[in-house]
Amino acid sequence: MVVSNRVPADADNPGGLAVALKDALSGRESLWFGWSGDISADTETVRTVTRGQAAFAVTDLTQEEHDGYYAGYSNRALWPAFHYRLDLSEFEESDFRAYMAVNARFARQIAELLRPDDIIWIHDYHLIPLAEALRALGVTNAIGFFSHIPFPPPELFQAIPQHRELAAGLMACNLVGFQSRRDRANFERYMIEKANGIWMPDGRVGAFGSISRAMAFPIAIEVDSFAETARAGAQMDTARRMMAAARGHAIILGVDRMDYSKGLPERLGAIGELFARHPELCGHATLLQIAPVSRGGVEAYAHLREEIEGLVGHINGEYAQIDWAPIHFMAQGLPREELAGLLRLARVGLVTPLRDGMNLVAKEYVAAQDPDDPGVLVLSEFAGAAEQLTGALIVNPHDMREQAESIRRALEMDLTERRERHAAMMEVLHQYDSAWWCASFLDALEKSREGGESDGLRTAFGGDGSGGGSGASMHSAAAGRLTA
Ligand code: GDG
Repeated sequence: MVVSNRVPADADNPGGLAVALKDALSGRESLWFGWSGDISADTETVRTVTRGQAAFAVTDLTQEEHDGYYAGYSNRALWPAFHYRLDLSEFEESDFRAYMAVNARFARQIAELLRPDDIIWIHDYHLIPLAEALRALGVTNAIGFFSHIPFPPPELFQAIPQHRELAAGLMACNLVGFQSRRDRANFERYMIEKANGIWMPDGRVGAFGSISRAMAFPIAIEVDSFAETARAGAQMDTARRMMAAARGHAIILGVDRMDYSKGLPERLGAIGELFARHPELCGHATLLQIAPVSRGGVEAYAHLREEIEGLVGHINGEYAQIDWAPIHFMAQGLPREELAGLLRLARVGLVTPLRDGMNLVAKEYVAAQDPDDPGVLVLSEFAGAAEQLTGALIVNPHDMREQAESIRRALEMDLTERRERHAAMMEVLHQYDSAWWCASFLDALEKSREGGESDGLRTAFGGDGSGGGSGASMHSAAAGRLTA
């Protein structure tokens, strides 16, 4: 049972998570539960959709649920706080209540669909309290949680008014997975230092009356298929037009959802710095920044767009020549294949978030390159990907001078060094691909329940771990309520 906020039941737009989970879901019976993406007053109906081998169970949100649970607590409170931006977090008590209520409702609906030996894999910050809500209903199945976004240091996490409720929610899982070692260490430090937690001899942590294991599983891509997509994309019209417009200039490419975690103002500042420090590069390199607008309804994002557009205008005004401009900015996205083609043709991939769980664009850029003549990745040390992609030029995105100098170095790097760095990164991407990611998470989750229920459950229920409730009867009771 996979649970995520949005469910990729739409065949045309499967999304990154669906790609990453493909291996987990093929060859096993699975059901993917979550929000349909629709708003309606009907919170009772769970619709099932089957596409090939994959089965989905989706439910709508009411307008109030959407505003409080999704736009409110998830995106106005947790997203900024988990990206170390407490200054942008808005902690509204009513949003938190909506967040808890939607998690409790999802738990009820999931419990009715569960079979006794199902394992449950919950994704992301929208659903932190879900495992505890399931346990409260008597669900004893193995539950794993994967956090796609960073986990902040304990001092920051502790500043979230509801940090105890959130932490208890995570501890109700048998396994909590993070993108990086840094996130895992932050979580464990919080439990030990701020929540009177204890280390178990087997490396698990005990806190909030439960025992849970934290591990790092860096999310990955399907390397060979992405490389193939990029090869095909580089032959498409969009790629040809980009190269024709560049007229031999090197393309420095950035691809990011327009989000304040992605370091876009700092990146634009670094481009200004690059041309100020190296006027000889004017007319010879261009930043193509693709930044599709996301979460338009949240105020912080509207401000960000204004800031970015102001900076683009300012830097272009400062450095443009009659037939060349330093920055080409697009606030619309492109189809995946076209985007992959542009990644392949860019001389420099610029991935400079201020904070990012992983950052798949960094991995996609590497996979998209021509191994005989690869481009150079400039990567923020604050992206989870920096723990793996050590062949990149690693930068502090707040240091615009360093960022500018790294871009210059990337533009001038000789072929031998480019090949060496690229080959080293491809080795990592091949070894830790999306099949590895799924298999290692699911193996760890399955192990967590070997030998019966985990100690965590026994502790949580203060008894034999059965927790009452029978999965089998819940499942059959559910069948009648599903509408195909
Ligand atoms: C969260 C975490 C973590 C972007 N623009 C277009 C487009 N994209 C695709 C990229 C990439 C995906 O969207 C973005 O993934 P990221 O990982 O870079 O970032 P988030 O969206 O913030 O994702 C992140 C991820 O979850 C997975 O765990 O890595 O840290 O924040 O695949 O290529 N795709 C298309 N057109 C675009 O214009 N088709």
